[in-house]
Amino acid sequence: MSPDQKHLSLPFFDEAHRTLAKDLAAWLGTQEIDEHDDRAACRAWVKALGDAGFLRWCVPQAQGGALPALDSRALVVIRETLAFHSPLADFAFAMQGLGSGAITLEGDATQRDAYLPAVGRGEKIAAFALSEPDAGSDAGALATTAVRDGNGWRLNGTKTWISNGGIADYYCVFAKTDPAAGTRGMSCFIVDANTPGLDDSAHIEVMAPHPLATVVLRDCKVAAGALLGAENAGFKLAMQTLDIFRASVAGAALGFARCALSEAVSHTRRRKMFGHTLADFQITQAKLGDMAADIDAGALLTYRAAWLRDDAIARGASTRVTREAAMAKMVATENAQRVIDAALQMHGGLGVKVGSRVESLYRDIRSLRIYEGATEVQQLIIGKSVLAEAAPKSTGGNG
Ligand code: COS
Repeated sequence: MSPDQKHLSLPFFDEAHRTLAKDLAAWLGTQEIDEHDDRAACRAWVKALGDAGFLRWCVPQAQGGALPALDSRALVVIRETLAFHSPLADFAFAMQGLGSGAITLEGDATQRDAYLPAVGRGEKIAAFALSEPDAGSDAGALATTAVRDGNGWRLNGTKTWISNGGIADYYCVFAKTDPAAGTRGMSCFIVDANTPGLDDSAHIEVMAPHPLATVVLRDCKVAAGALLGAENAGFKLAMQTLDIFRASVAGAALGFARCALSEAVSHTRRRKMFGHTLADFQITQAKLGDMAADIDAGALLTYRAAWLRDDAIARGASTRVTREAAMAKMVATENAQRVIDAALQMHGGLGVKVGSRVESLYRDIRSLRIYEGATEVQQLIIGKSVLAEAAPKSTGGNG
């Protein structure tokens, strides 16, 4: 089954995006990757996506990428198409981007050349290590430390919920370098997975299986060249990286939701009930109408966020699209959950049967409302931005 790509005729997209989506959908139709073992499947998807050239969209042209800068609309289009076909393929692609994004943004020439070409060819698996047992939504509260040690640094702490944990070749680790300075005292380090003291063996099992682990750093020594970007500027780097990829999470949610709607349409047209098909009932038509509108609402916010960033790059303007990316992620993931739930309900008992497409989509969508900033974090980001933009609060009485 291939996704309907009519939405790509919207003015947010160029011909290059339409061709990319068409080529990717056609290529996916030729892929047969056994997904029973999620870690083996992700390695296989990274290799396949790398060999086919699709990971080039995760890295800049100077390091073998497709374009001079990351193109947000391409990331959205790719994730939407992959997610429609296979959530694990989407995951494999997304994590190559998120795990290398900080290097693309702030890496020096040596760091970029050492990691990005290999990420873009699918030869190195990337990971982004921000979250900790006591620092999830409050990313500034992390407790991992990095202290100077000779010419390099020594890292200690525990990272958790780390996607690609256990299969990654390296981790972009965020750690406190000035613990008293809050968000202004965090730095980012590139830590190779084989660094002595790094233990990424604690796999975490989740309802939609994918490579995920707790990563423990015990006196992990890295060279001075592992520091990514400026010392104590790690929080902003983490936020800037998330700003790029949050819109792409929304893209993945759209892929899942479009798949669920397509399953719902096929099922309700087939399913006989009370002498009609399920699709003949107005109650079904109304629900399908809600689902389609929910998808379009999420899609328009997602494409806007991606277009705004790409347009800002083209004009050399500020690329900060924090508010729009937060809106896209919040609305697209929440709406996708509703669409998938409605599709499952229309399938009746078949919807909860293990192995049915809507059953797996129901599990696949859930974590998207949590990772890369839970819905509540997105609400907070948007709300703060609304208040910051509004006129100063009046201090007067009734006039
Ligand atoms: N781009 C650039 N700078 C940013 C930024 C962004 N998107 N967001 C925040 N900053 C800057 C702020 O401007 C501020 O700078 P100054 O110190 O110069 O004033 C600094 O970072 C701190 O910002 P803020 O006060 O808003 O930070 P908070 O501690 O209140 O945290 C939230 C803000 C909750 C939004 C942040 O912690 C967050 O996004 N949490 C979710 C983390 C997440 O997504 N985790 C999942 C990990 S990946 S699975």
